[in-house]
Amino acid sequence: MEIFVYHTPELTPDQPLPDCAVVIDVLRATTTIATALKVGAEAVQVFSSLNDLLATSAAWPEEKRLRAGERGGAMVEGYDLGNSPLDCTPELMMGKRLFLSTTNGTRALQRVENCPQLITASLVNRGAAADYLVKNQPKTLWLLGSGWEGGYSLEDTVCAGAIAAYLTEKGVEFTKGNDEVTAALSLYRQWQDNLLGLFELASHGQRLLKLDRLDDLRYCATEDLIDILPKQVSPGVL
Ligand code: 3SL
Repeated sequence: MEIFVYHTPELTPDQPLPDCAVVIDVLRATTTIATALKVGAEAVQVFSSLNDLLATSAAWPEEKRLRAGERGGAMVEGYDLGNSPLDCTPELMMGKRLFLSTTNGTRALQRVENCPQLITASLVNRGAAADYLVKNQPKTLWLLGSGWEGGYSLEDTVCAGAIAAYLTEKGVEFTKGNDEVTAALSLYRQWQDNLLGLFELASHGQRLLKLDRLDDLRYCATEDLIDILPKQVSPGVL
């Protein structure tokens, strides 16, 4: 297996696509996606554009859909919910399709939606995502962070490092396709015992703290909490 880490959708090459891409947006889109599926959402359908989300979800029965929109960390007015994984309760989600648009995570997903295998990972489902890689051993693997509006984010890189560390623990041999893999592993090894502390340092962590979202940070910093593997079944649908 040859692994490449890309920090943002903008830094991700167009071609050639890898056998498998793992999209990471720890704060908070891919944590929310895993959690929604865990509590019984029928599927999560992602959109980078709010207008496209509204148009597609309008064709869905109202009682079977939820519209989640986030921009700048806050809920978009008129939507059912924002992007907090803590809002994903079984009562709300069971049997419904979550139509989701976020600032960066859904854009990252669209960037690699043509990959033959596309899964999402966050710290809460890191083990499930990494077990899929152990089992399937893709020849080329991209770990793709979502970043923030084109910039680097610590939380996505530490999750890429957590996945690479897990593969090492399981005895999977891989080559490092770029230096970012080494950097991600080092970041994870430095912070693995204090992931919340790292999130408090991170610029998006600080943005969410200003919005009073410490509980979200705590949840998103918890490793291997849920055994769910979000996998793309058709473009944009997990
Ligand atoms: O950028 C994103 O896609 C979001 O996950 C950002 S937020 O955590 O919902 O603010």
